[in-house]
Formats: sequence, structure tokens, C-alpha cells
Amino acid sequence: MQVVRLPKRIVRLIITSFVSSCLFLVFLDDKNLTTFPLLTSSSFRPVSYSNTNDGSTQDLCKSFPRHLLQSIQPVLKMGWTESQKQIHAQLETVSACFDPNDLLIVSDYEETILGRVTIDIFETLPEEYRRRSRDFARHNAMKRKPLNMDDGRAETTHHKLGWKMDKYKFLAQVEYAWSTMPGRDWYVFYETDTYVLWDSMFRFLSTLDAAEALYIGSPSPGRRGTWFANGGPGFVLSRGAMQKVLGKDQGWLTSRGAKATRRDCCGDSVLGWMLWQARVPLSGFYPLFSLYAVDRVPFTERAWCQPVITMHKLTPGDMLRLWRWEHGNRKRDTPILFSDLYEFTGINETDVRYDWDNTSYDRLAPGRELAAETHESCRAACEADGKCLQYLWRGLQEKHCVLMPFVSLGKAGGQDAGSGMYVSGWMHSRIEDWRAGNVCEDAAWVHPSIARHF
Ligand SMILES: *[C@@H]1O[C@H](CO)[C@@H](O)[C@H](O)[C@H]1NC(C)=O
Ligand SMILES: CC(=O)N[C@H]1CO[C@H](CO)[C@@H](O)[C@@H]1O
Repeated sequence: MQVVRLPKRIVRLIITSFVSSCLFLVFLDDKNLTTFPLLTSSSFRPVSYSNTNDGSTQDLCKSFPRHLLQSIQPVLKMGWTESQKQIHAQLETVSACFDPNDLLIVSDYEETILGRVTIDIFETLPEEYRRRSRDFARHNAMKRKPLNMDDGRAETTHHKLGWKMDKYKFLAQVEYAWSTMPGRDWYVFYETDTYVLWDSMFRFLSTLDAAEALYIGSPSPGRRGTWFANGGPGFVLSRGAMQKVLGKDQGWLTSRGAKATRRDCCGDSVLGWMLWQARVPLSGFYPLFSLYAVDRVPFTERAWCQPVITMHKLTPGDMLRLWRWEHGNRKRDTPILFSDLYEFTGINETDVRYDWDNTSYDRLAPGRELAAETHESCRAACEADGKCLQYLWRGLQEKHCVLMPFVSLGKAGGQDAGSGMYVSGWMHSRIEDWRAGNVCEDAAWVHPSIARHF
């Protein structure tokens, strides 16, 4: 057999071009991960208050830049079976400063809550959704019953059905927003347990071009290798995106997406899939749109100087506290950053918390696990490991110790609350050293990327 021998020079050329194209790819990827400073300015007047404990909600709302709502349309999605407490917390914080006409509330039931009218978005769906659908039949039956709001909402079968029906709201709410409030620059979709820092959102949107077809949010893996914006932290569609998808046919999403919705578990992934097919792929902005609640944010370099725009799964209590805190902590030239949020958490107040579970997770910083008889020996192991900032010890039969190179708050209890199962602790002098070396001069804005996710 004859072996073809290439001249050395050509081999070298092939190798160098291969290596440089690899480097180029790495560089491209790297660009997605690098941050850049950007001067933005708050539209709130006053930007912040020195005392936010006494003022009423209306007082604090006086600072809200309502004129921006001529170009930015908020759309809140809720469900009739959701917890009253959660809905009220949302309407008294994130959505508190909107006039009833500023905010669209889409639900599966028409009602008035705290003076705000919700619409039954299912009424807008084409007939084929209801045809032969057991879900819709059961849902209609539920709606016909006399409703006892307090109990009805908490009832499990209702709750389950409500959750199951949630997926049918996504495509419909996008069409509804565009047809009732057409031509806005931005449509911001969020849920009752989403916390939106409007100051950060307004700054962020002011840096983008609404004429471009933009679909913005926190990336989650979807169908056939595509990515969609997770519904929890909320997502944004630009005028350009709306025009591209609905410009010619206002009902394109719901009419073409019926089958996909029936098959899929979740409405956010169906929406992402439909948008992808309409050539509006996701612009991923993690961690700015964060999947984590205050107690779960893993504070690491990738979530430190970055602005916080939205968070997900906030408890009603955290929403109320955070909203007041936010009004006392806005700055004119920088949005609220994760490093600011760290101060809100109060992690620094205690060295050890008993019966306390970290429940946190950072994909890129998994931590080191080892056996430890006592939580004191777990702490000693953390002390001995220069990278360890926080530890979690699980007692009882497990005697397991996790050393973590990041910080997060966690919360009381966990599955075995009261059993003495969990002990969490922090290395505050090390954390303070880390903070001193990572002071945020500017907000670290990021380019869109789906490589950067949860
Ligand atoms: C924790 O941080 C807050 C906010 O920066 C500060 O006011 C407080 O004094 C700190 N507490 C301790 C124990 O260092
Ligand atoms: C209950 C729980 O989620 N605990 C987690 C605490 O953090 C460590 C490190 O990330 C995880 O391994 C645990 O599962």
C-alpha cells in the first residue's frame, strides 16, 4: 500500500491553521464570558431613600419612573390556584407601582385582586385547544363551582390542575400582550414568585435596540439542542421579535403551537421552541436573569459584580423585605449588583447555623466531600482547606461534610428539620479577604451567551 506523504510545510500549515481556528473558537467563547463596563443611570427619583421602614408603599412608589411604561409593557402571569400570600406579596412589591392600566395580568380566571383585574387567558385560545381536552373540561368544571378563595386555592387537586394548565398560558399571553398593547419597545413577562429589580431592568433595556428581534432570559436546555428562557426568572421580547413572529399573523403562535403545547410539560419551553422556529433564538443573560432565590444564589466570581435584574422563587417574606431594602440601596450610576445582594443576605452575621441547610448549588464549583464524625471536625477540614469558604455537615447516620469554594445563605430546616441533621458554617475572615480583593468598581455587564447558564 502506498502512503501519501504530504510535504512537511503543508502539514505544518494544516496544523497551525487547525490550532489557530481552535484558538479562535476559544476566543469567541471567551468573549461570551467576558464582562464590560457600561455607564447606566437610574431613572428613579429620588434614586433611594434613607429610611425605608416607615414609608408606605405609595410613598416609595413616588420614585418609580412611570413614564418608561409608555415603551415597556409588564405582563404578570398568575394562576387562580396559587397561594394568596404569594400573589399579594407580588402585587405589593414588584408590581406595586404600576397603575391598574399599566400592568397586564394574565390568569386562568377572571377576578379582581387588590383592585387589579386579571383576565382569563384561556378565553383567547383557539377552539382546537378545548376540543377533546380532559384538562380543559376539568378546568371548566372547577371554574363553575362556587369558589371559596381561601380554601379553594390551597386545595391540592385544584393546585395540581392549575399547575398542569399553566403551560397553555405562554403562547397566548405573548399574543395577548402584542394585540392589546401593540408597538411597545419591550414586553417583560414574569410570574408571581419572580422578583424584578425594575431599576436594573430599565438600565439593561436602555442599552439594547428594540428594533432587533430579541428574546432575552435565563437559558434552559430545550428541544433538539435549542435553548429557551426559563419562565421563572421572567423573560423579555422586543418589538422587533414581536413583529417578526406576529407581524403577519397575530395568531401564529397559538395556532401553530397547539400540538407542541399538548405534548410538552412546560409552556416556557414550547415558547422557546416556537420562537426558535420563527428565527428568534434566545439571547441568554445568566446570571442577570437568575434562577435562584436570595437564599440559593451561589456567590462566586460569575455572580458578584454582575447586575441583578431578576430572581426566581422568592418567598412572600423575602419579597417584602427585599423591596424595602431595594428602595434604600439604589445608586445613581450603578445598578444593584450581586455583591450588594450579599449584604442583604446577612450571611456575615453568624459563623455557624444549626439545623440549617445550604440547599445551594453551583455547577462550576461543586465542592469537596468527605466523611466527618462531628460538625466541628467538618469545620476544621474547611479551615485546613485554603479554598473552603463554607461547609455543610450532615449528621445522624450520614456524617458527611461538604466543603464549598463559594458562599450562599441557605435556609432553616431542610427535609429533616429539627433533627439536628444539618449544620452550616462560614469562614468569615476568608470571605472578607475575598471580598476585599473583589471590590466592584463598575457593574460587569455581559454579552448574551447560552454557554453561561445556571
Ligand atoms: C454584616 O454586613 C452588614 C452590611 O454590610 C453590616 O452592616 C454589618 O455590620 C455586618 N455584620 C457583621 C457582624 O460584620
Ligand atoms: C440539601 C442540599 O441540596 N444540599 C447541598 C448543599 O450544597 C452541597 C454543595 O453544593 C450539595 O452537595 C448538597 O447537595
